[in-house]
Amino acid sequence: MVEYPTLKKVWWKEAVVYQIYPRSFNDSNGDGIGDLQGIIQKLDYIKSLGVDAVWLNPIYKSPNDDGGYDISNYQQVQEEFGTLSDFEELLNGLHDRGIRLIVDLVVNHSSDEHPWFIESRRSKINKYRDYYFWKPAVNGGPPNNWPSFFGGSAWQLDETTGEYYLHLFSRKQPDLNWENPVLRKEVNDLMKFWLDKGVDGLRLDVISAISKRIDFPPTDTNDFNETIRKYYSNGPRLKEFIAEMREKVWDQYDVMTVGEGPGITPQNAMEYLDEKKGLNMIFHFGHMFMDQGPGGRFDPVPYTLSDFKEIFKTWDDALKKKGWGSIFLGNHDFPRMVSRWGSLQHWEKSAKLLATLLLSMRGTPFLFQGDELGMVNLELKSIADSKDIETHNGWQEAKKTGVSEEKFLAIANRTGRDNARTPFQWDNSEHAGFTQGKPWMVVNPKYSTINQQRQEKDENSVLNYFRKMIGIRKANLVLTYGNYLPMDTADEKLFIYQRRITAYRSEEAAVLVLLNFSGDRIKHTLKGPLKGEQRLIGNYPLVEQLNYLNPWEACIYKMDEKTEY
Ligand code: ISL
Ligand code: CA
Repeated sequence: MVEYPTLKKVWWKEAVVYQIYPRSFNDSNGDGIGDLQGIIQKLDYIKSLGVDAVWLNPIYKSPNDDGGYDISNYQQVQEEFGTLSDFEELLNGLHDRGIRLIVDLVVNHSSDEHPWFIESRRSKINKYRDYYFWKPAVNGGPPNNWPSFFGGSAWQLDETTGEYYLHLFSRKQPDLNWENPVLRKEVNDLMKFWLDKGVDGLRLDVISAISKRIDFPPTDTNDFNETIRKYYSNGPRLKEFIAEMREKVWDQYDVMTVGEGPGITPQNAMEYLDEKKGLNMIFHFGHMFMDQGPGGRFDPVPYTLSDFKEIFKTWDDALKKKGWGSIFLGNHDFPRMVSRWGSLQHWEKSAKLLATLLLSMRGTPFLFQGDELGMVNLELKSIADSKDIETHNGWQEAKKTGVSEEKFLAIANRTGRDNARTPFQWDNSEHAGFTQGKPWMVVNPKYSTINQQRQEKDENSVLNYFRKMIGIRKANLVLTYGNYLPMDTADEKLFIYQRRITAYRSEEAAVLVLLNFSGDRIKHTLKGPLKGEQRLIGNYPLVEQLNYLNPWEACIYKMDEKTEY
């Protein structure tokens, strides 16, 4: 067994991170919007999960055009969420419980209501003009054919100066110009503002796009994800910009950094992860985009479990010698994991299977709020109920091509971001116990059966399985540091792998993870697990000899590390 000397032990590799979408977690004052005091009320619940860190989606001042990813003041808290002192109280409350806090840094773009942009659009000679990308019209139209993430052109004409500005996301999210050193200095300062308060980590939103092709060549492909890879992300100065933040800011603090962004591939991931000059880890989107056709999210295409397994292998290969990855099966940008990768017919078993997968892979696991209950997708009855700009704009685009609302809804209900953003289901009282008022978005009607209170009482609940699985990950370091060894299976619906460490800092260990991604009972061809090998966890009762896997069965066995299956 090869050992990789780069597998240095650090907290953020061993951590399990819990992601909180504040608007939908818990409302403390009855205005229907989740808030910081609401999170504070639930600190003991968060602690009870056994997680080590919380990642908080943006809480800054924002006109909320894109769920707070459009920031108009980076040093203030969104009024609906509370105040800076609530933030400090939350931070202290987490720290008191031994939990770290990761905040979301959104600096590829700001809001158009940020003072920088308000100034920038005033005149061509304004001192903030170069904080953004401005271009004159070409042949009476936008400077090039770049499409935005949220539909339509990525350029918006601004009447005041008659020039276009770039916005890869919504019109209210103008892209910041990182070529400008003054802007980079501003970003460093706002990072310090939060780090000085004692936050422990930064999740860097669309960091892949801070250096883009500023010669702005037209895209030559209709495939949106390819356009991202070729023109929007991985630009020529990306490494330099990251290295500069690291040297000037991150290295001055004890901070963990995780980069987010479409366009990060197994081939270029190491560009982001240099041990001395890079980020600590990245999110990879391979499995998240595998069902997207050329038109992106609302253009789904079929995929197989083999494709899914292949992506995990490719990514593990890319990062096993150097660098570090993260594992997630859902977040605020994607449908619910159990609706997407599991089975509603086998809801409980498949939710537990996904918990087993999420917490037994190599890479830091990120658990999205509500997934620990097996929360499922929402069925929107009309586009008007959607709270997501992506869905609304996607519908406007689709309508132009003659698609009916019914057909578009059927897709959005499967792939859209609203699915993940419904209020947390605390109990079976009105509005799922999320608020005393009128919730900002529809509560998933499934709350009467899927809720925290009910699962708390049931020792076999999805929630308690998550807790157990988190405990197992913490107790068996092989699940963090061990090599990932996928095994060939006769049936493609089985996903079986080992995690192994040999003679690594005096730890030797191996585990075998068996997952059946189907509603069929399937015989497997392994000679193990062997009699006497200890089962660490499973979502079915233990049987003496495991020759087959039940529908959506998941289990982990501790192996004798000498055994080769
Ligand atoms: O969801 C995606 C694909 O349809 C991603 O490409 C996603 O848009 C991308 O990863 C960036 O997401 C982040 O920045 C966006 C924001 O809307 C997302 O919520 C955020 O996670 C713009 O700030
Ligand atoms: Ca509130």
